[in-house]
Amino acid sequence: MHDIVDLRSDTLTLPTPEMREAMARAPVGDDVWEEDPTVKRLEALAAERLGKAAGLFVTSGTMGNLISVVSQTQTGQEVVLDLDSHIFNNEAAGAAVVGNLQMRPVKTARGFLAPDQVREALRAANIHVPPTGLICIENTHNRHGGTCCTPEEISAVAAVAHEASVPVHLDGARLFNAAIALERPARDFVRDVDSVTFCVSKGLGAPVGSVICGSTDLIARARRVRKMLGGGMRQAGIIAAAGIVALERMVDRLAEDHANARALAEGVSKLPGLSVDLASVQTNIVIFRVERGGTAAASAAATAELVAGCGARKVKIHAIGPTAIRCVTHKDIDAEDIGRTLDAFAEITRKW
Ligand code: TLP
Repeated sequence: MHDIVDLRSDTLTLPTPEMREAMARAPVGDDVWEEDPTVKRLEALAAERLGKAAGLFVTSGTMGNLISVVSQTQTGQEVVLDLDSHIFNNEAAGAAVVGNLQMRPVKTARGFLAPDQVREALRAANIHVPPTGLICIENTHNRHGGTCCTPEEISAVAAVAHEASVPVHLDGARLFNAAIALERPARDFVRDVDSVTFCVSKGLGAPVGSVICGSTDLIARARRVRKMLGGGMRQAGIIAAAGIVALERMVDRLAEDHANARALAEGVSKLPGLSVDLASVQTNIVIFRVERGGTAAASAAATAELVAGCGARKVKIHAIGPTAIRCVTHKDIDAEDIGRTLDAFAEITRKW
């Protein structure tokens, strides 16, 4: 049980004592000169786990996605991606601003582009249209509530893209959550993608960082773009050391976060005024709706009341829309915290 239960995101995890120890002891060097042994170790470990030739340590998932997109496209091309994707909604339009790229968002059923949707979105060779430069997918899918797609679904999308010589990027910020939930090795999910970014700073608990993995050639181009964006860090082994602990020690325990999310979702489904699609709760994210009084305004007021009421009980939750709440479980949330959260929800909704 923790004093404050913080369900706003798994980015709020604090480094473990083992991470702090590893950070203090890490051998370091200037990583822009490619002389930081700890960064190199993390990059090699990440590449090995994902079955790719090389890795590149970057500051964040946002930077990893931007570098991956810019490294594989040319100005004026189009990027096809899901309408609810993080790259399209939550990355400050970096691909448009820095890459001069046009985004082509496609509405999907579960957050995952189907092969036919990719086929339809690919542009024909014609001087009027922007050439398709890249396909982006996201697994697990944040805005769809941590849903997972299978390695086979990803490979099917990649086959269509590659037939048209278009590369594929996977935003795998929470790739290891998908791997644990579907009980498949992480490398299976990325076998057919050209680039993948995953974060050590979310459920895996490291304080900072993400790793891009791909071919040696892609990572060489990505290194240049990282420098251009100001992401060349010097003695970055200090933070990469925590990333190594994250990859070596924190992956298997994600199953606990998934069990806690499931318990939370089942509890929420029994409360008046709250509704959750239990089938969408596959990993560590629970998105639920708030409804009261039959009008949008009353429901929005109830949502605000729930957030404030929880805050007063030291349970931090976050609204992702006027009547939608997202809760994310992580290593600093235990089963008792879930019980306390459900008690808070029950007390507040009892009056509705
Ligand atoms: N997501 C954050 C917020 O930006 C919404 C969160 O709290 O979930 N891809 C996906 C699928 C993500 O969920 C996130 C972060 C990122 C990329 C970006 O990672 P960071 O925050 O490291 O830039």
